Amino acid sequence: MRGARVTARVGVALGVCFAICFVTGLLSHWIQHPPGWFAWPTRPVWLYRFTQGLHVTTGVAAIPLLLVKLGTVYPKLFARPRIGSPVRLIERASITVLVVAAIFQVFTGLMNTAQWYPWKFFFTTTHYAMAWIVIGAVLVHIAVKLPIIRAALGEPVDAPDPLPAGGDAPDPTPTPEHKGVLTRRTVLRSTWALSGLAAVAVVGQSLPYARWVSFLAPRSGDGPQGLPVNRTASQAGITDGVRSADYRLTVAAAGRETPVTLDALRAMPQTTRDLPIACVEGWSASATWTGVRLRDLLATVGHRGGSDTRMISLERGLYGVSQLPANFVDADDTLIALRLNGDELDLDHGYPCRLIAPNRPGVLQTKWLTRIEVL
Ligand SMILES: Nc1nc2c(c(=O)[nH]1)N[C@H]1C(S)=C(S)[C@@H](COP(=O)(O)O)O[C@H]1N2
Ligand SMILES: [Mo]
Repeated sequence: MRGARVTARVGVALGVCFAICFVTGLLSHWIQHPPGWFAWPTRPVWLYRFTQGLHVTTGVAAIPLLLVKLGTVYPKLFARPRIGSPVRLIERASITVLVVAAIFQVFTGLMNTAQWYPWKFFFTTTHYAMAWIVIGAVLVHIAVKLPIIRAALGEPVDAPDPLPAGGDAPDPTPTPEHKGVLTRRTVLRSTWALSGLAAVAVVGQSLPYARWVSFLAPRSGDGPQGLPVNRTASQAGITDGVRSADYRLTVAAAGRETPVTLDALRAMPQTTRDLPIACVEGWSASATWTGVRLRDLLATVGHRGGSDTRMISLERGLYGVSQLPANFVDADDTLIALRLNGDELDLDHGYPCRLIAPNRPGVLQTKWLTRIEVL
């Protein structure tokens, strides 16, 4: 069971999962911290929902693959000599890094989907840094093991092991000890089944039709107005005080500050759009949003478009600010939402108003807006 034939096949599947996770994770990182050369489109509106759903689902599917792969090689991890030649030392060090980083990455990722943070470090920064370590260690590992991988993949899964030179011809009938023994093929099939089960357990968070089978999807429909909530108003320190008649949305553009009342927002032309909230943690849900097009709001104070804007919440802190690139500011679908699924926005969903832009991570859909700055 512990031969290269099982390990290499599980390794290929694991490598595919890690590659998908790495690419989709990089995309998500770039959208949130865009380098100068990076541009992300506003359409299709569901693209981020898809890439991030894929990120979390393949990450979870990788967990059984990783455990089986470690199970098939673990005696080697403790083989002697522990140190040996310099080459062996380097190889073992790189495998240690790979194993530790991969385990860390998939399990902290899983815990993040459940918003369970029994640690002190900031998750996203660590997850991003660790992704480079994992992918680097994977590439080194593949390069070192390539001859073994190629040989193992070339051999049929359940054929007898090749004979050592000068050995006897293989016995065509299995010896009695082999009958009823777990075959490699069974190990592989069980591994695929476990990995598939893990994927099914979470995929419904991002795939509405699969919601009913996803027994592990942490948030998939609960929350006011039929939409999950990541952080409630009370968790963010937002109280009923925001319902005060003193509320203004301040628009800072063209060198002026314009306070806009809620009634004035309601009196402007309203646009309705079906747009998803797609949380970086993997869940996503579509909803019907109604409000003022950001572009139209900025036009009322004399702004002509083509600039990034900063969206500022009544909530102070990390999630209280987001930056919207110009192509999103000017998009047809980008709303300052006042209503959700036909009713006034619930306090937990960002009353008095919140940003809803297409094809964006949920974390950038700032709730409880108080100020919009054209940059
Ligand atoms: N001000 C503020 N806006 C916020 C958040 C927050 O914590 N504070 N959470 C964000 C995250 S992580 C997500 S996924 C979405 C979720 O929106 P919902 O709670 O209305 O579903 O809101 C975003 N907007
Ligand atoms: Mo989120």
